[in-house]
Amino acid sequence: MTIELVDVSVTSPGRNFVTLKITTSDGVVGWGDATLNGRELSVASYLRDHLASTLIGRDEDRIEDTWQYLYRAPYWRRGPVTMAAIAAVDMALWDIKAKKAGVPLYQLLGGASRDALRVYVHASGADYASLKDAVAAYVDSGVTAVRVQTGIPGLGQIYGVATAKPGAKYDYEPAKRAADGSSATRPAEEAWDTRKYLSHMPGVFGRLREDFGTDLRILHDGHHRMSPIEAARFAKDIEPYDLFWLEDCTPAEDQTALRTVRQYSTTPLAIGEVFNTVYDYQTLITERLIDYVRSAVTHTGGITAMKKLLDFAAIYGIKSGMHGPTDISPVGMAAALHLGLALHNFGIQEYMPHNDATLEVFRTSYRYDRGFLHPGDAPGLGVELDEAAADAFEYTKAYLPVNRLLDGTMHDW
Ligand code: CS2
Ligand code: MG
Repeated sequence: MTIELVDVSVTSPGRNFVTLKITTSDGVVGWGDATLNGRELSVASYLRDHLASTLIGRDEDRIEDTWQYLYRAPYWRRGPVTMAAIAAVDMALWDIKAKKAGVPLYQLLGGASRDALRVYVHASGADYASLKDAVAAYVDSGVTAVRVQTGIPGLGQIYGVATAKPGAKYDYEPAKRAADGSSATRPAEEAWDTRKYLSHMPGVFGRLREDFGTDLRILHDGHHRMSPIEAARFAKDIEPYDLFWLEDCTPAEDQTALRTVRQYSTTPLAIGEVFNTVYDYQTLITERLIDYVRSAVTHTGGITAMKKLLDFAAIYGIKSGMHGPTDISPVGMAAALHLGLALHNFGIQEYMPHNDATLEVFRTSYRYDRGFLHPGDAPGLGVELDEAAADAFEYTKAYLPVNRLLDGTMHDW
């Protein structure tokens, strides 16, 4: 059999998603997530205008060969747009292969290595009181791992702090449209000051440990904003609070920066959600500079590439911590869940529940239960796009914010 149709859906049920649909000559449909938050149309065009015609007529079962073909064919290598497009094709072909075999995808990846996947969720609050309430609500619901982000006295809106909306409860969508809901024309600008952050946060973790004890897995996202020596100081200062991980403590592409952090602290480190190939990790993994690989299947060339990356990381005792915010679609989340269930070196899975409108568009079979997720036992990925529902949500451009320091200097958000 062969690939007969290649279609791209861009939909916006509360936030933007790009989904690839591959249909074989005997009518089997596979779905792939191609969502790149803030640059969605670039990936949609890459798929529609450059890849689609090259896929027609290919044997849908030759997944590895198709991956190698798509990686080499453009001549220009790597990058978030290219690797998201390749990821979508790869996911769709694995979805098709598992559907044809009549099994959930994890069965083709080695079968289940555990009963379900432990997740971490996002708790945030503009101040400690609201953060504590958010954490308490999750702990009461059975969650065992919580990422905590909070406001910094003297600063306004910053990364990771949900702007509570009636009923939204801890909902956080960083990519912003224009105030009237129309397409934005440029990013919002937020103000940042690392000194205020470095002096405020250790006390927050100390209070969380006092309030919630030592068993709760606490995670925190530095979101690329510290210099190597600032990250080293921060990781050392928070060491007594036994974080499960400190994420993106420095801008990830400067891999050797983490040698400085490792020199001063045993706080576990996670990095890589902005990476898109194994080469971005080569130094980090071979020098054991990280403890968790953060990439999403959607941004790293798909299941084929992500499994190779995580098998490589396993040799060095490094585990998975796959990216799972709401700007990974339910298709991309399902891919992470199937791979995570099969991997031996699974670490933890990020889980931000999608909104109701998204779940009207993407019909999912994965199951969440008191802090754990299971990909479900439907054949394939177990997620189907309702194309009519998707068409009802028109794309509007949204931009992730940018950061400037208090003196106006451009900084990482
Ligand atoms: C964050 C993301 O989930 C995380 O760890 O870093 O929410 C990130 O800010 C978004 O994916 C950007 O689109
Ligand atoms: Mg992050």
